[in-house]
Amino acid sequence: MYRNQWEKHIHSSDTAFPATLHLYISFCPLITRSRRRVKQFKMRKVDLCLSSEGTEVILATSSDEKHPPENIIDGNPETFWTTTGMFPQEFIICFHKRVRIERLVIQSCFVRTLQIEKSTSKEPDSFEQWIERDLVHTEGQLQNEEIMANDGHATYLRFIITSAFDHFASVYSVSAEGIAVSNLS
Ligand SMILES: [Ca+2]
Repeated sequence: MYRNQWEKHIHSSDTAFPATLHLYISFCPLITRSRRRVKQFKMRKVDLCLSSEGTEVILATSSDEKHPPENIIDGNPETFWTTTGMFPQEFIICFHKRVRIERLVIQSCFVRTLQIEKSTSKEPDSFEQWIERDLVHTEGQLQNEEIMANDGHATYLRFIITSAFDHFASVYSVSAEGIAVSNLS
């Protein structure tokens, strides 16, 4: 009787162990596969607003020698472009290719009203109104404006600062998460 129970016990734990092991093994590749997929997805998306990606600022209404417009797309969070004391002020970013933007992040200081226009032309013309934002100023902090983009197809972006919280405004960086769609040719 005792032996019979003991055998039962051994038998049940014998089957339970391989079952657990089996579950563990079959879950493992699932996790690895999904992690790999996420990694590939991230690699496909890039920051399209980087000079290292071939992007350029082709026009800016102010250019201080120490704080030139290139500082907006240099990938360095400490460098910035600064305006003179008149508004509106603007700058145009050229991607040199067709892109689809999904998310924009603008880091700035003292910007009150920001308009963003975009063009899908080969030349910097035919801009259409795209996004308009009223920004908030918090003393001692950079403005970090995050915009989820609808219909983000563009070849050029035009940023117009129509008003500011001070005599000067500055833009530290513009980053555009998205994908390069095709060349301009
Ligand atoms: Ca910068």
